[in-house]
Amino acid sequence: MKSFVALSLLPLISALPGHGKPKPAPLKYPGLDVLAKKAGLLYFGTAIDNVVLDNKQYISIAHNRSEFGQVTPSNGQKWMYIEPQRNVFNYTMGDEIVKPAIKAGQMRRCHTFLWHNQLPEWLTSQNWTKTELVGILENHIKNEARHYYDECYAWDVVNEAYNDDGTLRSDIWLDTIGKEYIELAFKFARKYTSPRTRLYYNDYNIETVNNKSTAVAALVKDFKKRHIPIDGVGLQAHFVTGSAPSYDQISAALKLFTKLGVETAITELDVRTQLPDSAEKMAQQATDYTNAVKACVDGDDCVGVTVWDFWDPVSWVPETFPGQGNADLLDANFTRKPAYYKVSDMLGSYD
Ligand code: 9MR
Repeated sequence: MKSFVALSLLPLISALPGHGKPKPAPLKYPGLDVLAKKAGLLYFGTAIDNVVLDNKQYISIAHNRSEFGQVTPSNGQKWMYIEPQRNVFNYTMGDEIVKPAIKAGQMRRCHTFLWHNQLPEWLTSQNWTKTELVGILENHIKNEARHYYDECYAWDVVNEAYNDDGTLRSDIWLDTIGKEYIELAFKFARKYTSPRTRLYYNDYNIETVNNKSTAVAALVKDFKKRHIPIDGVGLQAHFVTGSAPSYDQISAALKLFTKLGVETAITELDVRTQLPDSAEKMAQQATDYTNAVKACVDGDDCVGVTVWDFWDPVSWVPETFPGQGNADLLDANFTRKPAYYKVSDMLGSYD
């Protein structure tokens, strides 16, 4: 009887609008950002480098909002490009990444106001007094922050200030200004960016509980106590296949920071492999990627994951670590690797 009624109603139902065609099955791989949002993250993003902007296939994936809901310029907003001469600002390379991201409806993480690397020659080739260098720092942050005023969900205000042993890195900032350069950078960033912009400290090798992550946590605690503005800690997560931190280790590191009342993000995830690659290494890489993304999904206040590019040919790895590579989710032919599918499946399991 039941099936008879159901069958006899079929012609009526199929005449209703929207019932003419069989409903398409949901896509198993609708894109990493689509899946990440369903799993509770704000975004799944990628870094984009200016050197590949003329590659149409690259760009169509990089600015596909279903795949990547957030974008970070890998290089375009660094000091040497933004202020190549003293007080001469050039936003071309940053804008080349940020503007298409805005158009595509992708969030932006902006990177980075202060680093020891990729500084212009005019800045590094002179001995400045403390007062001069503080003035240079404020002027740089003021101009760049005003240009991107409300265009960045987050800024990496200070990048990689610590050594692995938890001491501060000796560089032009520490050596000239002293350790208060970090809080000065955050104060300037708060003064000149939109009040909505999240201000992050960003570093590598802080994805486990160790001397460096403990030092960063101490910095956050001290900032909170003294009301120095800081909103987040970025865990870069540049990992090595087979020796990446475990899910539990990453979860514990995230907690170090979130328990102090700041958000976290995985900001530069990639997992590099000793070449030649193999099916076994790719499977291990897939596990290493997935552990990191899952730790963020499960962690309180871990807002999102950014991969430090998604396409092997633009990865920074081969140049820096000769003999290593294949660190990204897509290979040179834009073919998705096991890591892509394993991360997607894991994110999809939260649906
Ligand atoms: O991906 C960036 C690469 O193209 C540059 O040559 C390199 C210069 O050091 O910087 C790379 O990005 C770095 C990021 O800005 C900070 N964390 C480490 C990243 C990889 O080196």
